[in-house]
Amino acid sequence: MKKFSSVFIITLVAVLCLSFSISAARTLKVGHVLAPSHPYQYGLEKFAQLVEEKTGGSIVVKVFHSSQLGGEREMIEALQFGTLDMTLVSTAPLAGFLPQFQVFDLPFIFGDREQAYKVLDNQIGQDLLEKLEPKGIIGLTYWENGFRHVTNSKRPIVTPEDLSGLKIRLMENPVHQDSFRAMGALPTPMAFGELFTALQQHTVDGQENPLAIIETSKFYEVQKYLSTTGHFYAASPLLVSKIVWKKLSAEEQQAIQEAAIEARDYERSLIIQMDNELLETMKENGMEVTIVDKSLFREATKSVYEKYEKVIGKDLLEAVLNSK
Ligand code: EAX
Repeated sequence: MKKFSSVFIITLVAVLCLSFSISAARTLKVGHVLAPSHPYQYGLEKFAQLVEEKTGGSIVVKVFHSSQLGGEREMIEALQFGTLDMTLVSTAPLAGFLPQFQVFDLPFIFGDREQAYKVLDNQIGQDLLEKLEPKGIIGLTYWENGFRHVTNSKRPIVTPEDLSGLKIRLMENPVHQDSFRAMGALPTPMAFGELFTALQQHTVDGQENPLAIIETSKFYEVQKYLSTTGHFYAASPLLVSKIVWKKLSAEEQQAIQEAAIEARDYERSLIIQMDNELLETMKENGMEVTIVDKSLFREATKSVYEKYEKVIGKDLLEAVLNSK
C-alpha cells in the first residue's frame, strides 16, 4: 500500500508539472492559404520546431493551411487588429497596406533568385519590412513563393497576344492587374481560396502561379495549358501582429527572428527543388507545356514601370533595377 501511494504521488507531481509547463507555454497561430503539401507548410512546421527549441518550449506555433484563417488580405488585416498572431503571404496583397511593396510585383523585376535574395535579404528589402511597423505589422523576413507562370483552359499561350480576351485570375494587386491588361487579358482579382472552384466552373479561364502551387493545389486537374512566362517573382514575407510582438520578451523576439531566417532557407530550398522537378510532372499530369520567349512578355508589360514609378518612388525603383 505504501509503495502504491508513493508511485501515485510521483505520477501526480509529474502530471502537474507537465500540465503547468504546457499551460505556461503560449501558442502563436500562423495562417497561410496554400495546401498542406506546399513548402509554405513544411517551412512553417520547421519554424514551429525551431521556435519551440529556441524558447525552451515557452512558445508553441500552430500552423493553419488552406485559408482556414482567411484569405491573405484578411489575415494581414487580422494582424493589425491583433486577432491573428502571424501569417505567411505573398507581397502582392501588401500593396493595399504599403504601396511601395509593389516594386517587388513589377513584371520581370528580378532576373533570377540570386538577384531577388540580394535585394530582399539586405537593405532594400529590410527597409520595406520596417515600414510595415507603423501599420501594426512586424515583417520578419522573406520566404519564397516563386516565379509565376500562366495556365489556362482555352489555348496554348505562346505570345502575349494569345492572352487577349482571356479571363485571368490575379492576386489583389494593381501592378499584376495592369500588367495582364497590357497584354489584352481580362484581369479578375480573387482570393486564393476561391480559385480552384473558379477554374473548375470556368468562371475564369486561367490563373498564374509557380509550379509548386500548380502541383500542390492540383490546378493541372482543371487547366490544360501551361506557359513558362515567369512574369512575376513572388516573395513571401513572414509577418507578425505588432500587438502580439510587443507582448514577447526580447529573448523570445530574438528566438523567433532566428527561427524565421533558418526556416526561410529551408523553405526556399524546397521551392527550388520543386521548380527543377515539376515541369516534367506537369506533362505527366496531362498539361501541354509551352516554353515561351520571355522577352516578348517583358516587352508587352514594360509600360507598367512608368505608370508605377510615382507610387513606388523613383529612388526605390532605381535601387532595385541597379541591383542586377
Ligand atoms: O501566397 O494568391 C496567390 O496566387 C498566391 O500565390 C498565394 O496567395 C500564396
